[in-house]
Amino acid sequence: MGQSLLLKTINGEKCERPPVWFMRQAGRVLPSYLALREKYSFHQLMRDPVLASKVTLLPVYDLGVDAAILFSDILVIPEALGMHLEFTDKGPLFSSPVKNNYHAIKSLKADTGKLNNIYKAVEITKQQKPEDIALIGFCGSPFTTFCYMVQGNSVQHTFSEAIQLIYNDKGMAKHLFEIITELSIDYALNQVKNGIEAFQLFESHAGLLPYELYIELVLPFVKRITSAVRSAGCPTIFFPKGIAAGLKHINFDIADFISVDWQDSLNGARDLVDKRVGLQGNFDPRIFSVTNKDVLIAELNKYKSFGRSNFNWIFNTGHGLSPDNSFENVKTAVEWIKTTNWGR
Ligand code: 1CP
Repeated sequence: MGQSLLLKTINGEKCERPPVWFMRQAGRVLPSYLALREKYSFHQLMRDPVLASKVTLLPVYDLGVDAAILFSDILVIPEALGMHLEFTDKGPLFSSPVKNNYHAIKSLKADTGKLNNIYKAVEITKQQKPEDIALIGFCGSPFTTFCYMVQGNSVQHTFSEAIQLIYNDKGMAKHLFEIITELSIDYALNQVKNGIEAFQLFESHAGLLPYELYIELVLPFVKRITSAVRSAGCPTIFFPKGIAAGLKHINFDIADFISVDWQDSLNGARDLVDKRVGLQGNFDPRIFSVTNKDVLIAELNKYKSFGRSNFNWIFNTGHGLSPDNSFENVKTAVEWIKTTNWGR
């Protein structure tokens, strides 16, 4: 028992194997989660601290992962800024997206009390989790959150109105990044206060911007959030999905670990990213939908040589699990990671 494998790895200890957890490990593939969803809506599950805590810990028992990620959503930040949100069959839907309306952006007002139930969920989870399981908190990065707030939905993943706003009026875009960043810092620090042990910043849509623009315009806001969290003693993982060769600009000033998508190999990413920064990733979650287990194992085997010599690596997927992934395959992968001789 004692400190979790995830924290040991983040802290630079040489461990016998990489720790493993998955993005969206609770709310997509678990039969136990799907059974709860028969009774409760997603909003009910994440708003009730006891239920949210229960869901947070399901993957620890059902999949055997080394870390639990708080069961919530990145869009609680726009909700706390006064935007009305529904989760529909077509994904999240805001009734009044801010579009390019300066008055709508000006009238956003943080009601921090709306986030208290989440801190309670962190506190309960911290009390109930096994000691050697790390609890990860998170929030969306200002740009990804901005995309949903401006566009209002993700029916098309182009977020064209959000991108247009950036090109048309950088001042207005930055003003909205500022509002999101300020609340996100407060939110993240309260998660730390209540017991999270690592913090992931999700930039799921980094790939929508040319990376030079991303580095210039968005990265300073990212750094403000991660710096605040690190100053509070909590390590950070940054997930800039689709940033491609922009990885070469990610250094230890930005985060302790970088989560990489599946477009590049881990070795390729390792060459680009500052050596002091650990890597997380980057198994293609679509492999979890294969019907032939030999294919799954063959793909997992490809990670052995990287894992043998890279101690600052967390096994994860290159993006979140999806409902069409097989629960059994995900479980097999966890078992494989735990029982493989990594030759370290
Ligand atoms: O295991 C978990 O489910 C962890 C909790 C979690 C996290 C970390 C949820 C629950 N959402 C998120 C993060 C999140 N939410 C991101 C960043 C990570 C990523 O890219 O996956 C994003 C972009 C969102 C926005 C969001 N909320 C989407 C994506 C829409 C799109 O653009 O495609 C969706 C479908 C939601 C709703 C949601 N959030 C979480 C769940 C389980 C669900 C589905 C609710 C349901 O119908 O059961």
